Amino acid sequence: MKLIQTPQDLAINGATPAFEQPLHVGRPNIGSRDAFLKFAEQILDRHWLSNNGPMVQEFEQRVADYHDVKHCVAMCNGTVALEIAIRALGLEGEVIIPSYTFIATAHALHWQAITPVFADINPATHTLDPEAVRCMITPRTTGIIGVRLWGRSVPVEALQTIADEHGLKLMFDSAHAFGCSYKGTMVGNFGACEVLSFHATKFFNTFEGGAVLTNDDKLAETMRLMRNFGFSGMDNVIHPGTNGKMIEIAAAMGIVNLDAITGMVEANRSNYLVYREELSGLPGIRLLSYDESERNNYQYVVIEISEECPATRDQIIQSLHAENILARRYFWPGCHNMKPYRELYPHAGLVLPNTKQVADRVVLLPTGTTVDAGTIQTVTSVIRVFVEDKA
Ligand code: T4K
Repeated sequence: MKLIQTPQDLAINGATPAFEQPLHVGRPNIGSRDAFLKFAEQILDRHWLSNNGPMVQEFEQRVADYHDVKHCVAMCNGTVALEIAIRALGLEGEVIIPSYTFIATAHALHWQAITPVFADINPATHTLDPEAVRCMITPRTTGIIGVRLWGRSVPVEALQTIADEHGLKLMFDSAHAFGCSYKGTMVGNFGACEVLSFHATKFFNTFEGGAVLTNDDKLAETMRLMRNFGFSGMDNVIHPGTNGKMIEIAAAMGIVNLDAITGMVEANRSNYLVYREELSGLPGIRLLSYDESERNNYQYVVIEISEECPATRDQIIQSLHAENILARRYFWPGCHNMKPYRELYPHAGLVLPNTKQVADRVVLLPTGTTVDAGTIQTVTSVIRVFVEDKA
């Protein structure tokens, strides 16, 4: 990879991009290759590839211990984990979620004939605004799903109060929040349950994978049945179910990555600090900060481009793409503007002004263990040169 360090070298209007290979957001963090290959050999030698094998059992125990929670029910991906959690909690009718989230949060409901009702977010944190949630409750509402977007905290207490007042179930989509804490307590210990994603692009991956964390024994037991077709013993199906099982090779990747997790957090934090330093002082560009008093995985470097910036959000993305830096504008334009939901609720946008503002401003920049300080300096130079040129 050719690293060009000075703004003069940047070819914003020229033909040679700053990077020869695309620089991606969402490059997987991968632990020891040797350890993974050793586990792969063991799995093949054992001839035990799936169906609650020893790797999955060890993985579940280690993830539960890491989050200081009673149960980790591992699944094949985060979306199926959401679907199973939603079904195990008995949600139906309408469930309130933010529109500013990955589409899977909405799909996991809609797929089960439950209506996702979109509530607005707090523009400072990008997570559900409790007062907006209150406004969306109807007699058909049965639950609230808070999304810990970018691993950030959600107003847990306020949401729990609303849920208790109205007899609603509260759960969290914590797909981004592996290893994060809220007021010193690890993710997984809030609401009825919390769902993690271990997709390749997440801070912590098992190639594909997900899990539900909960302290509720009965709920965990139901979800274990549901992820394995409802089987209790060899010939006995006692519950409706699906195939949500994690496979052994995925759990092996998870164990290897758990062993490397401290270094992954350190790499992400150090990248975040370089971005913070390099982007400071640029007009109209705000880096979403991490609360350093909590445990964070620092996986998402999120900037917001406001009207005070001489360049627009999309112009900045274009300038980065021209340099082979594939920055992303997640989760634009909000779930309510995606085809399946736009047609169902054409007026949803009227009550989602903060969602629109945030979705129109956000850019995600590359980070992770494959990115170093020099690379970040090049990325931020592209932004700085472009913005200063527009001023
Ligand atoms: N809830 C929330 C809040 C979520 O964000 C997600 C998933 C879920 C629920 C559902 O969990 P899962 O069912 O996925 O476990 C990605 C992921 O597919 C998705 O897991 C994730 N959220 C979402 C935020 O991002 P895309 O559409 O961005 O994927 P794609 O293919 O464009 O890849 C993103 C970037 O990562 C690209 O620049 C390429 C790079 N990449 C990707 C892969 C797969 C790599 O460098 N290596 C890879 O192996 O959805």
